[in-house]
Amino acid sequence: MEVKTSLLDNMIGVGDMVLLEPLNENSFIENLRKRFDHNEIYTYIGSVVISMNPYRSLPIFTPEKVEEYRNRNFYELSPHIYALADEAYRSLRDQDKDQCILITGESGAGKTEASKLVMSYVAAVCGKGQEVNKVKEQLLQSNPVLEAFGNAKTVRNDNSSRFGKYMDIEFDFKGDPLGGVISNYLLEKSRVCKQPRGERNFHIFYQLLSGASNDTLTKLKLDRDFSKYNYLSLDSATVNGLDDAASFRTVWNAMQIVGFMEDEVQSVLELVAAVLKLGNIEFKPESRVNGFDESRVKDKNDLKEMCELLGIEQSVLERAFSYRTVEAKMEKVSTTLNVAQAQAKTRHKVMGVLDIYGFEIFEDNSFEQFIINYCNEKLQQIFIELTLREEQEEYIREGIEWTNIEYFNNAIICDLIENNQNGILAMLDEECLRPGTVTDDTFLDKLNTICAEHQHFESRLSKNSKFLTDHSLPHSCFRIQHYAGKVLYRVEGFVDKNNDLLYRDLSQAMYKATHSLMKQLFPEGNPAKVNLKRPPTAGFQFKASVGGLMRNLQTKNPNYIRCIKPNDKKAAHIFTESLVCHQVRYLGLMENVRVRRAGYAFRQSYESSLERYKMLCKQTWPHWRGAARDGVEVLLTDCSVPAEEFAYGRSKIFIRNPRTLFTLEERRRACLEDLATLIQKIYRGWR
Ligand code: AD9
Ligand code: MG
Repeated sequence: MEVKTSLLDNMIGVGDMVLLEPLNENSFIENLRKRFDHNEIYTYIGSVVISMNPYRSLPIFTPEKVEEYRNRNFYELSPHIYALADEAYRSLRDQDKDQCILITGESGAGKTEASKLVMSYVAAVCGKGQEVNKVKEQLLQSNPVLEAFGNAKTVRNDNSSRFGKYMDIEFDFKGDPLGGVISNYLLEKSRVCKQPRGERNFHIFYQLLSGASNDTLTKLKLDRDFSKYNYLSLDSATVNGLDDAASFRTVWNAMQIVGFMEDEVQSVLELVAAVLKLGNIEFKPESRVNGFDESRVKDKNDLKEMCELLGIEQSVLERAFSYRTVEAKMEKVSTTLNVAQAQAKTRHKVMGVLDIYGFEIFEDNSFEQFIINYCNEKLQQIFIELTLREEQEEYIREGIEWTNIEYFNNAIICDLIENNQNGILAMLDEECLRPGTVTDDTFLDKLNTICAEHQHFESRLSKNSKFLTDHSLPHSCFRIQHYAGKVLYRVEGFVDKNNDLLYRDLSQAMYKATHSLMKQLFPEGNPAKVNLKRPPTAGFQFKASVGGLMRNLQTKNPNYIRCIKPNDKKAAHIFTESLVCHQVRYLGLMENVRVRRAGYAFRQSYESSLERYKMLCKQTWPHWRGAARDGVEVLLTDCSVPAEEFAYGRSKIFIRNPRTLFTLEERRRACLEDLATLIQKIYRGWR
């Protein structure tokens, strides 16, 4: 990391936490608060950007700001997400280094907004021209489409992403965008059928009913009235500040810009309508036939309309609803948003933007939290690996002796979860596939026996275990000590959610639809492809896609944005210390600063450091005639900085301790003050 001179001059708190003295949790949080109170929502940890959600629009995302940050060095201006975007884009364009931008933080912390800011910055500074502009539009317009189908109002966020998103943007050798590929992770499918109190279904349902023309609604056999649909929760159907009708027009346009043909948009809306109809179908129990419970559709009108929309014979669907043959559905995890132009032979440069759910610690944590937190462990792993690797590579480049950095390596927790033999996911899969009676409790028993010795696993003593663990834990729970804190998971539902079963009768019925999009969504319903092998479990698929993501990120240069939510009222100007403190902990930010400060905390080119501190030494002031490196050596010796405090690299000076830097800075400031006084005296003398 370079010395950020403007950050040291910054009067509002400290712009870079690496420079914070003394460094502890209190001072860290106080610094965030001070900056937040002055609308400084960005603070660095080295090259990592901490972003506080202002919950109101600040005048710092204007075209003028884009120009201000364009082609400037990270440390020249006050911290901003644009500085990170600029740095990433320039390294991609000029040094041919693929980049990834990793955005983490809890729900409502501002990740999606941050990802959009990065994308719009890059779109603003990269090439122009008709074709390029079209691609940019497509990239930017993918957001409203994804948000309509994947976001919903929750108690935490009025526009909460209910999926993880990774987007690879491809650029040509000039740095002009060619297109993008989007991958989705773990969409919260259950929301379609049921939403917690005070929350809504996915935006698209409300948008369609509010914004579509009468004509469209008639074609879709829909009524504008939300209350007609069981799937649309009523207590929070409208959201302050959200204009569903206007959003519908935005989404409609965006779909066309992204590349949907008009009839494809229509097909998608037919599916949305069919889902609303599906929600209205009610069942009544039927007497036992051949020893099996059966159910029958109560009122057939919605069923009929749904079948008409999808081109399915009513009797086929009705039958499928009433019978169950066990099979499972594979989730598609990757969507291609293809806008690639003529395929040049040269390698494309890639910038990946990851907007993924942050660590979750709720009162009640289930399979979803387990999976999300596993993903965050993997991201922490990659943070450690890549940060240390970058650190190591710079030392090697500069010819500095490698200093070992002490840090907590969470590989051991990743292993507890993902180990192929005895990791928690493997054991869950084993239970899901095992014949015989399988319940969440048999799964927990298994964990108790196998993981009892693991230092990051805790559960109540199981009857098989000879290890004493925590008796205060509830029976149906286990606890993992994640890098970000302890989380208690309730095993109820783990087995079902991991199985993620869709009955074969249903997928076969859907496959029989004449609606071509519907048919494509259920390839496993094709009778010609009956596959008796069980499809992979949800956990297995997630592990595989996270593994793929990690391998992808490994090849890129990482840039981090850590988002923090200042309060849980979705309100501007409120800084709730306990809430911020909690996030600072589980984002591992203190650990982050520690890693950055370990080894050599600062480095700066010989030229810039000589320029900045030359007034501290008679021999270097006002001009040093020799090589900059020698000048710096003369200067540091003259200032009596202890030799163990610095190391001479090929192009940079490395300083171990922030205090050393402060001493130099203080002396510089004093020098400048003396100089100013002197100038004033001379000036007065002249008068
Ligand atoms: V979730 O995990 O998807 O539920 P995010 O993505 O972290 O969450 P999001 O970006 O959606 O949060 O931000 C939540 C809300 O905070 C936005 O809808 C805005 O109203 C508000 N926000 C976030 N960032 C900014 C900002 N830079 N300026 C102004 C902001 N408002
Ligand atoms: Mg989001």
